[in-house]
Amino acid sequence: MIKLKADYVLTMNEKDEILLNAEILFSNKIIDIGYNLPGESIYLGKNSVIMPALINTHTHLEFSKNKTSLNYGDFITWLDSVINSREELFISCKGECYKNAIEEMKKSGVCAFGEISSTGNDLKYLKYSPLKVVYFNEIIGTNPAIVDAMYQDFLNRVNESKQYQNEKFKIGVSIHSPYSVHPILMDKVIELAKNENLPIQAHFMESKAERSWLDKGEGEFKLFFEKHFKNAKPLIKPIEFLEKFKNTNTTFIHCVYANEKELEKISQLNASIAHCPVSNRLLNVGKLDLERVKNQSIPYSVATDGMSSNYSLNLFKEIRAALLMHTDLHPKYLAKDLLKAVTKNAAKQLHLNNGSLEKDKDADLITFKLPGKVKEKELIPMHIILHTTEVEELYINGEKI
Ligand code: MCF
Ligand code: FE
Repeated sequence: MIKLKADYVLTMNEKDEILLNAEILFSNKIIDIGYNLPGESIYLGKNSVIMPALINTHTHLEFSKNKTSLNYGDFITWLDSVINSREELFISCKGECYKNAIEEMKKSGVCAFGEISSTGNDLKYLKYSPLKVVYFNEIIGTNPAIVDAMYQDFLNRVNESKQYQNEKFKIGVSIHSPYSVHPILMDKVIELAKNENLPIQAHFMESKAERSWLDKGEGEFKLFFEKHFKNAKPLIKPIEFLEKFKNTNTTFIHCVYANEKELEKISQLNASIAHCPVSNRLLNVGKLDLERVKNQSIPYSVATDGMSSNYSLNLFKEIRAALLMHTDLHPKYLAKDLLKAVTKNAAKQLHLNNGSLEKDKDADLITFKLPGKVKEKELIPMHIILHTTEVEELYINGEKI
């Protein structure tokens, strides 16, 4: 049993209480949080903070070798560069590459991440990860002639990853996007997710090109599909795509170009969104309208996406970017939402029992120090985001990592 004491303790409980000079008692689960708890406590020092460890809901670690290979600034140009460099990037990312990616997340206080795996090659590097992993096997492919083979390959990957399920390794499924997956495949994968109660992730309405392709079969995607594939017709309407996810736990990634009706649908489905602000900036697709997302009461997480569209996997850097990017929102309140996004909202998306400091939750927490005293309690989240890049300690299931 460990008892820690800090100047600022962010509970992320239902009331988002921040406790001053408070204590937390835990073994592998949180036993209690508050004041005058039994036993000897370790005081973490002046301006110290304890909060739930962060959760990066959406990554593509297969791309971790990328630094300068891909073409940023335009979505379709980027996609072309992914198709050209993918193999090379995948082959060159081995043990050390995955280790470094995990290390960068760990330093930023990440205890768990959602990994989108398109090949299954990353499994051997992630199955014994020191951080918790939710491993989403991805389905991608529009050719109706090879639907069965595609699904079989997907199933093989799912079954392979299932063998490693434990306290720290869980699985989910990912449908790449409405423009890149055949509806027959979508149905099969959603059926599997429903039967086994698996979380789902899908990229949705990331770019203007996706919008005009799915709405009208026009725009930059038309040229792209004609160049790479034979079929040049969108296979599904955006609303029909969303409706397929009824009675599932799905997170839609990006949603920058989702319209009001689609957001309303996402809200009705009790689904959620993962916001990847740096990725959106680098692929130059614009930014998610957080005000509209909030108005529809859609919970959102913030994630780094992969090194395929980011310069870092540090989640504190990511939420700082979000804080600075969304100039239409008050930083004090946005900061509070962003901390929720990378803790309790993220936990719900990944089916994890963490993300808040409450009795019986997994003892996944981080400690670090602010550079000075914060006079107004309401400003604590903002100062945390402005002044934190790396944490001092990370505990996962009560163990120092
Ligand atoms: O989220 C970003 C941008 N949008 C879509 N896909 C990806 C992202 N980063 C990596 N990807 C992957 C995706 O999972 O790149 C491939 C898929 O395997 C794109 S399709 C050739
Ligand atoms: Fe992504």
